[in-house]
Amino acid sequence: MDFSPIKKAIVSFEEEKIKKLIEEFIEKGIRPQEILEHGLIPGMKEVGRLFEIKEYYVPEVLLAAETFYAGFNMIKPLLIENKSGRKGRIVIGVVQGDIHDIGKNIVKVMLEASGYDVIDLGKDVPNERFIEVVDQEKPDILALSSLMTTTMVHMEIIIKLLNKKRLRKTVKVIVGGAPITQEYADKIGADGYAEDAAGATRLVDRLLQGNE
Ligand code: B12
Repeated sequence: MDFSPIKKAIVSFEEEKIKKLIEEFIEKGIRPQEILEHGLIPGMKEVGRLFEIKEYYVPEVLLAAETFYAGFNMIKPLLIENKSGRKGRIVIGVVQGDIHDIGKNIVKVMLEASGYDVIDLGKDVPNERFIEVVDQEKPDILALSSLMTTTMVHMEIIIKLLNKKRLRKTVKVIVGGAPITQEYADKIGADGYAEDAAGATRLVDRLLQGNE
């Protein structure tokens, strides 16, 4: 199956086109996970590349993100149909000072699609807010996302705060986002790291195995 038209529609901000394409792919019986993994995500990755080589600037990235969401919002209900809440509870958010939430939103939907109940705190979430919610909601997993080298430091602060409040042992902390590595996750004492949304669900499955 050729997913490149979806990728191209994102890169060239064609909102109507992407809606039509996704409709056609769904009608053909292509699984929504595949549309996400092979079409929508590679589209945003390509936009990231164009931004990095300064071919695209912020306005283009925003238009591409809108196009991405036009497609993503169509497949979202298909991904999470009747699946929520059986396997465990996850609190997710983008750390303080960081408004990049596209990756976090994908991770959230993939987790919901594989049967987890997800509480989404959104983006630019103050460190203390994560602690408060872990204390109140007692989730199995705290998932932190950061897209900038300047904001990833908050992950370490959050883990230290959890320790200080004696909450660290009650929750597994996982981290992700473009600048994050396994090495960094180990260094700050996180329980896990994954490179992408599919990896995030595998990681959570592994961490919570035997927890049901
Ligand atoms: C889109 C984008 C924006 C959009 C954000 C829209 C939105 N609603 O998210 C806009 C235009 C608003 C924006 C603004 C800015 N941005 Co910007 N942006 C990007 C860009 C091009 C793409 C990010 C993206 O969406 N990727 C696609 C998604 C699908 O991938 P992802 O986020 O990596 O997520 C995947 C994985 O990382 C993983 N994952 C993500 N979270 C988690 C969490 C867990 C727990 C796990 C396990 C996995 C996981 O799974 C995801 C799905 O597979 C990146 C470049 C890049 N290559 O990353 C720059 C980039 C992140 N931005 C950057 C900067 C500097 C900015 C700005 C400060 C302004 C500027 N000068 O451009 C502002 C303000 C940011 C702020 N205060 O937060 C820099 C950061 C540099 C740094 N210090 O590290 C980057 C790297 C570009 C660059 N090379 O300069 N940006």
